[in-house]
Amino acid sequence: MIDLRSDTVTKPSEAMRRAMAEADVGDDVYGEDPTANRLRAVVAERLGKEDALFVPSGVMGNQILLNALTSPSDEVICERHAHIFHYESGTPAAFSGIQLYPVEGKRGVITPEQVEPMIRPESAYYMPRTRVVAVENTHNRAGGGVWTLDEIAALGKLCAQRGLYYHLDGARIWNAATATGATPAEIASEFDTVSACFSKGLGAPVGSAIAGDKAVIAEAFRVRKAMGGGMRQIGVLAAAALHALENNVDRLAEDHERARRLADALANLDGAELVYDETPTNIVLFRTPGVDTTTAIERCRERGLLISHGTVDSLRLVAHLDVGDEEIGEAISILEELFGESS
Ligand code: TLP
Repeated sequence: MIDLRSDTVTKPSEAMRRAMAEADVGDDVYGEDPTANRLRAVVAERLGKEDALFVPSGVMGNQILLNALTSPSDEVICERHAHIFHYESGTPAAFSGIQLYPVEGKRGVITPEQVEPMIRPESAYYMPRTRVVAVENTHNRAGGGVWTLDEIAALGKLCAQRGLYYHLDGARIWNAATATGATPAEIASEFDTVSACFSKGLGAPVGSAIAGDKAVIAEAFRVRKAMGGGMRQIGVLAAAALHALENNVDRLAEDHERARRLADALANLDGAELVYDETPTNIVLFRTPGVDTTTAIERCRERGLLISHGTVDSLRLVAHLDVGDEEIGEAISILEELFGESS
């Protein structure tokens, strides 16, 4: 099986497993895990923030931060296809008592002109209180769309002017950095808080990090425990994350190249159409007019190719470190066989 459902399906390499086995550990609820503490320092430095914290998942990272930044009945402005809106189990409402106010972006990017009229006026006591603007980079449901630094800065300026927190779901910030040539710290610099994943694209079996100033991370430490995310000897997991950062970031350009190969092949098929002309990172969204998505997924599976849903009417292919050039070639042959000869 060639598995292109997600960049989360990777298995830890031998070297990563060795690093995990050899990790120094302690009880992280007491703040005494040396490897987790090293990871905190490394991530804070990479993201240019005062402090960072290891968390079990990307969802928990986003939700801890939204909780830390808001009070019940507050509102968070986000993009209509945001992961926090579609795929985080309604946790903003369930755990934090807050609501999301989504706006349609252009490939995941929302502008100050769109956001400004959505900010609730201070005087309107009967409205929810706008507290946070949350963005996603790269943007998953926008086919791995990337924000430019100027776009990030323009929205950041509005947030600063209006006293709003600016949060980045940077699950794939490493891919955004690879695509733009900016460093993760440059991408993160405008944001008050950032979440970033080690288990997507970087090959770690589990784990994300959140970063921000010391005060917000101190609050996040408390909220992580409240959400059931206080963990003990997590040095074994932090070691995987450190290994991932050291070894698997620089190679992300290969995934982007392979995703482009997939997109170029799909562009030539009569029975497939790309959702976006450009493939800036490792995600490709496409449609198969005439074949519904569930049937298309099943036909691919029968031939040994695993793919997933993208948005409601599209399919998703994700390149990652466990698929090489040969597997991409085989995947293309299967797609050609199913969705039309090259034209
Ligand atoms: N995304 C997963 C699925 O949930 C869709 C995937 O396969 O892409 N933010 C973004 C932008 C994400 O893409 C994801 C995972 C998360 C947060 C959540 O991370 P986890 O799954 O670690 O909780």
